[in-house]
Amino acid sequence: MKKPFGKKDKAPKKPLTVDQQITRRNFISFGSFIVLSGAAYGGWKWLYNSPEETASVTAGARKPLRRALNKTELAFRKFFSNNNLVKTYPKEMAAKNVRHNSDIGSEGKIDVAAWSLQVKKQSGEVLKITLDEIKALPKTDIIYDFKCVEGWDQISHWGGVKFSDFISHYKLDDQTSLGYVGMETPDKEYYVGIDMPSAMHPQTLLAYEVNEKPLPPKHGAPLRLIIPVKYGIKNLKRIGSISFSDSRPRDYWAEQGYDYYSGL
Ligand SMILES: Nc1nc2c(c(=O)[nH]1)N[C@H]1C(S)=C(S)[C@@H](COP(=O)(O)O)O[C@H]1N2
Ligand SMILES: [Mo]
Repeated sequence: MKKPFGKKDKAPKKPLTVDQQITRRNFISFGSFIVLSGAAYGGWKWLYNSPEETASVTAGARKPLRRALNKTELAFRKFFSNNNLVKTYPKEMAAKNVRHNSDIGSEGKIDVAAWSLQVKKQSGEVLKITLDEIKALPKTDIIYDFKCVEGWDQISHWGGVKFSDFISHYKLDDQTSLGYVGMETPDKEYYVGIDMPSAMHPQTLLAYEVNEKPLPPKHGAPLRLIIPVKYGIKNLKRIGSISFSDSRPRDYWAEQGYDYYSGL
């Protein structure tokens, strides 16, 4: 007769009864649960008791957390390429009712005729550009999945001028050797900092249309940033000024503890 288990000379181990097997598995899974939750609790407590970062361009996060965010940014930046495009969709898939979120610095009506975009060169020279001048530049449309850090996303359709086309038209190429672009609302209440490679990405737009119509105030009239490689927080509505710098420009949500890079 063939032996069911083990080697020839060894006495076969008495198989565990079903009850014993269950007890044993319970013991292992409960034990692992205790050990893992202990580690998770310890880790959380360590983070909770760790010092908060020194407030500057970024603020409000625990030091180790900010270190992790900055490390992730470095890793992301290594893989960032202008050849990697964000997925786009056919026009029919764009939402008809475009979701509207917060309006810090872009509340209420705006006098578009009185508005102009201020472009501050690092030399101190300031260009003032009207909406008609921007609309005269080559137009680009994009239909993509807009993502907000609050956990919603929506396929939406935007139109405007590519940031990189805008740069070359206004002969701002020398400014792009700097590390960052800063954008602020006219009242300076909302502001973002964007790393130069993301700003110059071919899908980044200075947008003046949504669903082929002029932007309404709630979506950032007369001009907003549409930057598909970033979360919604970086897509500043109602741009008042654009500046260039090597240090990180101030950023509304980074000052509240969010990731400065906020890449997708
Ligand atoms: N001026 C200004 N721009 C802003 C915001 C804001 O509060 N003020 N909120 C940001 C956030 S968090 C998101 S998700 C998008 C929302 O854009 P929408 O209202 O067009 O959907 O705008 C971004 N740009
Ligand atoms: Mo958002």
